[in-house]
Amino acid sequence: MKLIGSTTSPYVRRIRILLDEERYEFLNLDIYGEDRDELRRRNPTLRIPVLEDGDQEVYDSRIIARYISARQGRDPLTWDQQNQLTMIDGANDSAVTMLLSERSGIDTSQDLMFYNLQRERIMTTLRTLAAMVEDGQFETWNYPAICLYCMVDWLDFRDLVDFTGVEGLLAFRDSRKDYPWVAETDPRNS
Ligand SMILES: N[C@@H](CCC(=O)N[C@@H](CS)C(=O)NCC(=O)O)C(=O)O
Repeated sequence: MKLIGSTTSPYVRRIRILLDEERYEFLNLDIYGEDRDELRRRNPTLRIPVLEDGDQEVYDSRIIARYISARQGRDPLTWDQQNQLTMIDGANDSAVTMLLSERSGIDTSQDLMFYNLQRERIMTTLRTLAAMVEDGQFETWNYPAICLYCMVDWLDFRDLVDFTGVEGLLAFRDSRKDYPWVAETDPRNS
């Protein structure tokens, strides 16, 4: 198997942690720079991660996780876990949009409908996820918990949100720093 991604992407990190002891090759691309042509050849949607298993290409972390879980004989996610993933992805996608906008020279703190909507989605989602953490819903180190970890740590790494009122998410992150593959995949070490 080959995983195409980058060391800083939270979507790639979740798959690297999920892959655990599986043997695979990791292709670390600079998707906005010198490796753009390589990305164009690997995925027409121009996003990472991509998994290649023999002739089978799989796009999108959610589908890749399904593919790996099926290979590992794990139970499919429950509907509630699917909803957790949708929340995490919703907040993470909006945060990626904010970061790419800032890198494009746009001041995202302006009172503009588009950025107000992204900020609102990020904070309503983070508040709901923080309440779920407090309720013990992310105690088990399963795929949704891995995704939550990767998002929270990435938001902190990129300094994209103010965690006031959702400090429980940082506590969740801090208490899982020694879990398998977490330190090895830390974007700060890339
Ligand atoms: N839904 C996708 C999102 C992946 C994603 O947005 N990856 C980012 C890197 S963190 C990316 O490839 N961005 C490129 C772009 O938006 O142009 C997944 O879960 O795999």
